[in-house]
Amino acid sequence: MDASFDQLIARLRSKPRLAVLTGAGVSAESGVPTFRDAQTGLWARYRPEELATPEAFARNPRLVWEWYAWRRQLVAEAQPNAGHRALVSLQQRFADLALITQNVDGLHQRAGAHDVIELHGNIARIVCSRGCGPCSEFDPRGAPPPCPHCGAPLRPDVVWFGENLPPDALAAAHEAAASCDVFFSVGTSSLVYPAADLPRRALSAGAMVVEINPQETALTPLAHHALQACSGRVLPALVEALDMAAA
Ligand code: BV8
Ligand code: ZN
Repeated sequence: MDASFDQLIARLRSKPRLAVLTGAGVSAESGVPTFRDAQTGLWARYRPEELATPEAFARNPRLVWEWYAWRRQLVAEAQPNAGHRALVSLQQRFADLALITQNVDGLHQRAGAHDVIELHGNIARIVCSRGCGPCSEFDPRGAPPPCPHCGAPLRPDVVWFGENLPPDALAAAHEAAASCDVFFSVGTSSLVYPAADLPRRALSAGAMVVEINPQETALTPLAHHALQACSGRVLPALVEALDMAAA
């Protein structure tokens, strides 16, 4: 790794307060397609932004329901990768580490992470579209089944484009961005708001901002350190370097 990596390790040795925002890129190495990857097969002709909206669900509930059934199956078959596991190691090494994710796949939790702030919900949870609450028994095929309480269609417990984020999750993420010393943006194109605002908030609060992404993004020019490599490689390398420096 380069001088930028060494400077980052030196900064992390004093155990600063950390905030980590993850995006779909962190799950890419688990075989879960990112949001802007070309979709495969049946879904190749749709853009996620066209399907992940209340309007799409109202217009064609069966299509949206089956898209999520397909993605739930993909996620169920996926395993957390070395990047997810390294973030668990960092949670064990840093008393003050806020793990914030845009991902809806639950892979951070399956890797053993705790207190994960899910900004966009979780695809495994199904809820009543009229707000009655969660529903655990449902048929993933065909049209969305009716809520057992009110008959409204069930829906995935995710935040669609045009919908507000869960207020508590967003408030916790804002608090972490405002109070951290080092903010990591990992595996995200930094395009979707308000999540993409978080590293910018951290920057204006005086934090060091570190981006981990093999591609450049809108955040790259603003980051103090841009580690342009895969999270499944960089995050374990960070943990290893910290352990060696502490030895
Ligand atoms: C909101 C859940 C207030 C669903 C998701 C017009 C009307 C309404 C709203 C808007 C509008 N114009 C703009 C907006 C705001 C909108 C928005 O930001 N749009 C964008 C597209 C411009 N935001 C919203 O609507 C949000 N709500 O603002 O409410 C409001 C209300 C009404 C009206 C106005 C405002 C809600 C946003 C949440 C949407 N839901 N997910 C589902 O999953 O089905 S967002 C979705 O995108 C996923 O959660 C995903 O995580 C997220 C962000 O994408 P990324 O994670 O960054 O993934 P992406 O594929 O883009 O990038 C992957 C990156 O990984 C790449 O950079 C790649 O290089 C990198 N990578 C690849 N491999 C690796 C890697 N990195 C590291 N290692 C690797 N191995
Ligand atoms: Zn209901």
